[in-house]
Amino acid sequence: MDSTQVDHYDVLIIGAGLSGICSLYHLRKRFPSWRIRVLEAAESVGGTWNWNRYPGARVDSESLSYAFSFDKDLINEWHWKETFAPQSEILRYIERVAEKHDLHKDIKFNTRIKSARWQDFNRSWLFTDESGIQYEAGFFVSCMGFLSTPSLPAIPGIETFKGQAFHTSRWPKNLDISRDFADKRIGVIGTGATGIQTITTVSKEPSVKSVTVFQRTPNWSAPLRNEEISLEKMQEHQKNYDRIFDLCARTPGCFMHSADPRNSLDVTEDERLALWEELYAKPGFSKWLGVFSDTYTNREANKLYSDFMASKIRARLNDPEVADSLIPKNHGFGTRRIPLESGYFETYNRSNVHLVDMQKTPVERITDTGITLTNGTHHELDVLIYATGFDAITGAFSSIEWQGKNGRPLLGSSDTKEGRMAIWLDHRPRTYLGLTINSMPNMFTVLGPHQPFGNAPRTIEHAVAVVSDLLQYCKDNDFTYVEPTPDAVERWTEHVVACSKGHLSNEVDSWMTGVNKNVKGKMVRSVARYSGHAAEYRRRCAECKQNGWAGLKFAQTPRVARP
Ligand code: NA7
Repeated sequence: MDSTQVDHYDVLIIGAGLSGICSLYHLRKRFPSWRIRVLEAAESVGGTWNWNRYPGARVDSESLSYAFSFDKDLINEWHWKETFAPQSEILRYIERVAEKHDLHKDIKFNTRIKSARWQDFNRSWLFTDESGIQYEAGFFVSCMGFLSTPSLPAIPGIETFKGQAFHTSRWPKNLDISRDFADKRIGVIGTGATGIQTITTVSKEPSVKSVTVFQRTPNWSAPLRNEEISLEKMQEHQKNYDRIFDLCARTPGCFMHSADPRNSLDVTEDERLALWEELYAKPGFSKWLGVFSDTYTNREANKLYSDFMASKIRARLNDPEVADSLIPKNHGFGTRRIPLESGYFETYNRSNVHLVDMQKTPVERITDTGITLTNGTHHELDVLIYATGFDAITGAFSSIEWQGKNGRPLLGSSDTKEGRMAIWLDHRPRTYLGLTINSMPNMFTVLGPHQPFGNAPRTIEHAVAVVSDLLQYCKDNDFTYVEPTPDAVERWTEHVVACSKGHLSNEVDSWMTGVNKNVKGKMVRSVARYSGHAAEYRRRCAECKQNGWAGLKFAQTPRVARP
């Protein structure tokens, strides 16, 4: 394409999930004269909720806390049918937001960005998509998601399997498990939040012949306790939305649950048990986040609570050996993200559900007909489901070839000369406020590394508000250039690392600590997530703005024509 034909936008947004939709809505409203465009790889809106169509997919945050607060009319008419909405209902909600605000007209679907290059001469980003079409933008907002790049297991022979095989986030759209899984032997690899939802739902399907679960690491999991919400009840809830959003704004992860201020070790055993039993009976993350405040910082406190949870799991299983395999030994309760379940453990009491404990018998390889273990056992399978998670947090960035200022790549490995030029060496993000990156001018991230992830819509709304304010500042002052100073990046990155200290979760391998053994360069832990309190994060963002956007450098030089 002739370079003069490149479409220029004031702002380009990549991704039309919750972050992209929220960004488009607010930026369009704030800057009506600007050309703003969203590029989205999928064929429709929804992001995570569009891609993840596996059976049993549902949200673990209360549905009531999962809507956008900016459209009060819509939340007051929206009837969430269940306390924890299934994927289809959340997707419908996101589609409704997009339709109601006519967002589709500014979104280009089926467009996956392949490369992004900073152009100093006219202070813009030049993007190229997979079909070679280019787009130029003065400012760019990354809304690519932190769990959006699926990761397949690095198991030898994976390409040889002849049956049906798919990753949970690439679930075939028209697959009907009662019809398509009838009389089939299903294998599932992975027992994270996704695997647990998938396994429970597929196992309950009466027509399925058998389900074999390949578990590398057991995960702590606790009852979701989902319920239907009647119309009358929903009308009651609608009066409380302000209170719900206010509550979320005060909790560490923006969920509707906060810790009991007491320490486990300062109360009697009876008092401990009373709180734990009360939380266990409640819906949602209460049993993860409503516990005594030392549960995730004090090893002894964590051990006591883990023992309580282990006894609950044992009581639900018929076979003590299976129970033993399902109870984690190497990490304490809540030190990884807790999957919530609805009958997961009872699943293993069924005669057609089998658990392969890979810590006892590792998988040797995938063959054309199934999976062979190191002890020679071969599991014949018709369908193989990879519930193996994501190249989290930095994964979406890895799939784009970046050239920041002076041609610097964003990601790279210290093993190579070129890699050592990278801004984020060895998958270790360095940011300022989790929103801006040194040597990547005019770029902002929503739900990017170093932000508190927690309850996504709540944290997204805040990040989008900060980015909008920052762009307003640029517009008001004719700034065509914004970039964090190296010093601000250094101090913020140190702060994020300091926040992670003392949390037991940072001593455990998981996507939250940047470990993914299927991805080259992600074998060791890093700090990619803000694990301080979300309110403290917001305070620091507000402080930056009050101090004239301290830590950011701006420039006014007018853009010049392309040479
Ligand atoms: P997770 O939580 O990263 O879980 C992935 C699972 O897949 C986990 O049990 C892994 O075991 C397992 N896995 C990954 N690779 C392999 C191989 N090679 N062999 C066997 N097992 C493997 O992803 P989810 O999709 O479940 O959830 C991600 C988040 O999405 C979740 O926390 C929610 O916030 C929503 P491992 O533990 O690594 O040994």
